[in-house]
Amino acid sequence: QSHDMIIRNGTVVTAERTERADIAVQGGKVVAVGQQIGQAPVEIDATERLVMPGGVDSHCHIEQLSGAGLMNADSFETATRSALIGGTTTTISFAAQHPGQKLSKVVEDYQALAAKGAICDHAFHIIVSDLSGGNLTDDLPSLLAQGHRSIKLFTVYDRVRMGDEDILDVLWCARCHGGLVNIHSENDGLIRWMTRRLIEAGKTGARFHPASHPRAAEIEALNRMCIFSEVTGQPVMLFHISCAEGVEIVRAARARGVPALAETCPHYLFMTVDQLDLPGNEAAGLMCSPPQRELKDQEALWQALERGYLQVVSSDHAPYRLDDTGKFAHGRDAPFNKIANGMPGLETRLPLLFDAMVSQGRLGAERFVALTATNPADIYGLPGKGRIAPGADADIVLWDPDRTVTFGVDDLHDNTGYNPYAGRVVRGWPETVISRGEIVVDQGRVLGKPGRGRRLPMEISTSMRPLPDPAATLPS
Ligand code: DUC
Ligand code: ZN
Ligand code: ZN
Ligand code: ZN
Repeated sequence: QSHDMIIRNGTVVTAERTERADIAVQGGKVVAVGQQIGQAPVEIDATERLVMPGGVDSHCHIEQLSGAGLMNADSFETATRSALIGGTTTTISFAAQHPGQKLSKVVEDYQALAAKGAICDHAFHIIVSDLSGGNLTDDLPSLLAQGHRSIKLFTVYDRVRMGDEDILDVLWCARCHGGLVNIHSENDGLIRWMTRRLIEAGKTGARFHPASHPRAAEIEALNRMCIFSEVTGQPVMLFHISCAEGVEIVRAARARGVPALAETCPHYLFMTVDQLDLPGNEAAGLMCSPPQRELKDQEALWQALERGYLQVVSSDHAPYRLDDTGKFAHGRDAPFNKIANGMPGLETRLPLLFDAMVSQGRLGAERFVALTATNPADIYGLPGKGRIAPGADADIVLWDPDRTVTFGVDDLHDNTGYNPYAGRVVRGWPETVISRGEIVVDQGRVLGKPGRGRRLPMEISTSMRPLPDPAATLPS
């Protein structure tokens, strides 16, 4: 039997198993996995390669206006180029509503940007900040029905912050129409109060940013969001858990039946807060929220990944250049609260995790695939992604498990201009990247063209299903 492409002699790793197998691709999809599956005009030799599903990065900021009104450094072209070189073939970024904007128009505009520039397939979370003017009653239900089934809310940041009552309204809307609510959970008042005290005391350098986002802020808001999930019976995805106490909140909530899902990010697994202990604003490039914590928190996060309390590791790619278009838009000496949060991560996420999980053996290759591809695809209702199985999209990465790479100061293919992991050595590298049966990266060269990426409608996933009897049901 003849197919379009066959990937031969590789070690195929999925979330379930590892086996020596060939993969046949036809019409952009996997049609067979096994032995003696026929011939094809394109044959790829995967001897001594680990053949894995392309990564799904379910939390990345691309061509997005931040809460503070600053445009980030990447276009869909530069971000997805960087993603693909790092082995990620699907992105879920944000369509960000700012107050006063009509939600359906916001989503349309972001979709147009992605349609023009994206090299890989993509979906959106809708950032909702203003429920007025029909946004809650009309736009949101109709967007959910169109397969924009993921919503992101903030409990912090002036322009996008939502109050408790609005958060409950959105959870109820997702419950009624089918969707998942993702939440950046930190206590706003506590952060503002700590920030004010630090600035008044003259502690304005970037190294004081972590102190302004104490773990108590995360603890309070995570608890509150778990309670809202419990009351509405509606699942929540708790974004970027950074600390041991956050892990414990998620564990305890899940143990009492709350449908809480949670993710963490590489900078919480691989960085600690003392790396920001630098003079002036030298640590600006490492600033993120929540901030990096301590070694004991890293350990708690790894245990939570092992035990399944956290289901996803995403990048939270939030690219700002170290110049007046980005981190220093308010000047080189701006106080930390005027410096944008975030760092690039689309390209480094999988190599960092492959090194830790596969090369160094922590949790192993199958869990690596689950946490970085299969779980996010399942949670966000993208059944064609995150797996290598007949019927799935042929998004496949050939990893060279022996290639060792030392990250450089400016070696990434996004538009950020720095690598927060400069100097770090990783073993294992994505050598060939295939998206829907097309070789889009070969040996570090991007062959895929901007605009080839498709927007992926989300189905209602098992993870989105509400509990049948919410405490918030009205008495009859
Ligand atoms: N924190 C956020 O809340 N958003 C983007 C990046 C970051 O660090
Ligand atoms: Zn966030
Ligand atoms: Zn984010
Ligand atoms: Zn090659």
